Amino acid sequence: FIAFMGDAELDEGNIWEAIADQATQGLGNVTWVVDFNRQSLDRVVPGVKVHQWQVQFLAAGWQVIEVKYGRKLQAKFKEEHGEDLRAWIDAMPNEQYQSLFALKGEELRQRFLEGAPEGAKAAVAGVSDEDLAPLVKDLGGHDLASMLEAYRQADATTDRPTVIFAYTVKGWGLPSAGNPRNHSALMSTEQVNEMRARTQLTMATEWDRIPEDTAAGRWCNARAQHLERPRPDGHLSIAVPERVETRSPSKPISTQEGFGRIVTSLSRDEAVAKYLVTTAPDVATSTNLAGFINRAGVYSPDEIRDWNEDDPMLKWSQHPQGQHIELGISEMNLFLLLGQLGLSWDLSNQPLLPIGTVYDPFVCRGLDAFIYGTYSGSRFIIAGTPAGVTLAPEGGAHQSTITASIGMELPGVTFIEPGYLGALDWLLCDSLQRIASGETDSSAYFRLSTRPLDQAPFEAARTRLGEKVLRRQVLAGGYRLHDAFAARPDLRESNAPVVHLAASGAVIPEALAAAAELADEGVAAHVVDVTSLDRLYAAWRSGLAAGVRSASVPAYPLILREIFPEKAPVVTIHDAASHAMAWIGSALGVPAVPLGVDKFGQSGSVSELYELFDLTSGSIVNAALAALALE
Ligand SMILES: Cc1ncc(C[n+]2csc(CCOP(=O)(O)OP(=O)(O)O)c2C)c(N)n1
Ligand SMILES: [Mg+2]
Repeated sequence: FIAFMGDAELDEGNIWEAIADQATQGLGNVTWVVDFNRQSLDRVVPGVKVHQWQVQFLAAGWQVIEVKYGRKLQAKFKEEHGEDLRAWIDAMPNEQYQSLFALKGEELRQRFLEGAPEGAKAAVAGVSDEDLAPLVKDLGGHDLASMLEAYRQADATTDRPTVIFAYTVKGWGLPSAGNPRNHSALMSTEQVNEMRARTQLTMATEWDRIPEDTAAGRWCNARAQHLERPRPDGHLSIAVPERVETRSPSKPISTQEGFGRIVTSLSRDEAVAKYLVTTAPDVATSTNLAGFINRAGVYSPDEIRDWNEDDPMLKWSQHPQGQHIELGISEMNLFLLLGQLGLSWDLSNQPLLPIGTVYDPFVCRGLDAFIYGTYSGSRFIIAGTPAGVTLAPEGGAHQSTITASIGMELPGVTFIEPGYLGALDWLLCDSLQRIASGETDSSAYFRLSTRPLDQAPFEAARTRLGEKVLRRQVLAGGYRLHDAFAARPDLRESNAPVVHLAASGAVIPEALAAAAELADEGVAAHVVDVTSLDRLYAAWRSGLAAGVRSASVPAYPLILREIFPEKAPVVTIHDAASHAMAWIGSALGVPAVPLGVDKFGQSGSVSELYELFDLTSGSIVNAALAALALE
């Protein structure tokens, strides 16, 4: 695995997070080449940082190779006064060295030797004006023989990764070479023509492939054949079950705890288990992965003795067959790893079902790698938990409010936020099945909570709707959890005003309580459990988009018709920023009052915070009356 990178890119912290993690140590088949031109976008990088960087790589256990000077300079260094010349160039400030590239002849000699010791002056005294410029610019990164030697050394080292610092000139061979403003410099037509002539190309041939009957052409072909691999054959020959939990527990349970149970149960399914890989940035146990880890072990290239093997709660048994990869506290590394695990099928013919966990607020810390992973077509499951303000007693910093929008807006990722174990079970198994089927864009982001919910309302909905309809609707993004008319037929008979309460995740109990209070006030309030805002939105959007493209009446999705059959105002309730659900009013063409968490950082009990953000049943009742008044 070879990666090329710019030197200024080494300022990005995620590079150092990655190389510092134990999980990346000992990777003998990894080589990084740093294009060490000491220029970034804005400037010549002051005070070369190479020493600091090299020490950092060494400390992380890497082999560091420096390819600084080309063969011309190396030969010169061996001549009389050569060492003085080397010392002079080594000590020269970066900016001064780079400024030489624009100069020629006597001007170059003067600038190069400004303040130089006698030895360095003597070393180049016999070099003609014509030869001086190529000599001064002779850096190792442009010298093929020096680079090949470095690659050989990298290949020969198989117990650790290698980084090669290849000294180069930015814009090598162009008129703007080394110019501090060359990052976005364009060449004039004349300059392009001159370069064409110099490289023996014409406008007719400049995009030609390398002729196949040359040594270079044959080599390119051989490499292409070597790298080509058959496309994965469509789907895994495993069937992920529709669900793994047989019935809802009688005690209240949170989605986070339910998630842990489901993943553990999946590890008992022989067909599925061997493909499962979990990972977490030091939050595996606090996100309920312990049950899985106890069964599947922790990955380590070598077997490591477990000194706490008698602990009945957690067996941290580390060995080469372990299926959990533990990371340090770096959400960036979590998503980098998930991104790669989710491509292992495409890149290494190894299908996997990768599942990561992260504290939901810290999704934002790994967002860059999350986006890149999905951009490159990776498929994985991420559980963000706990989410929202339900961890409020622990303090304001562990709250996530904007993540629902992030999940909805990320292409290639389906955002899912169930409230009940039965729904989570179907949705998680279905998401794994989609990955196992090789479906594109099949990553899923589950936003989960630590708030235990009584499961009885879900079982009531199962009885009312039937298993088949309920599962279909849960997977499609929502179902009617509470039917006001089924519960209170008198409301239908009295032609009571109707309102929809659409809620997602942890706040569903407040919506149900509000519906009961509203019934007592003569208002029929139906409660919809929105299991995937993303799927509902996508269904609505795709109908609209088709209408826009064909200038015809947009199709209206079946799922919205099914779960909001009456045209009535809606209140949306979410332990997340209120805007994420606010579009539902537009979709239904009705007045809407969105409730949610639009401030950040308050600490308190859950009920205190729900009070503060108008998420209590009383506030929902008032919001419903306001929505009816807007009608
Ligand atoms: C994450 C990120 N931040 C900023 C930029 C804008 N940018 C593009 S190139 C560049 C400078 C890169 O310098 P270096 O890595 O040394 O590469 P060089 O151009 O010298 O080869 C910057 C800041 C970017 N592309 N990506
Ligand atoms: Mg650079």
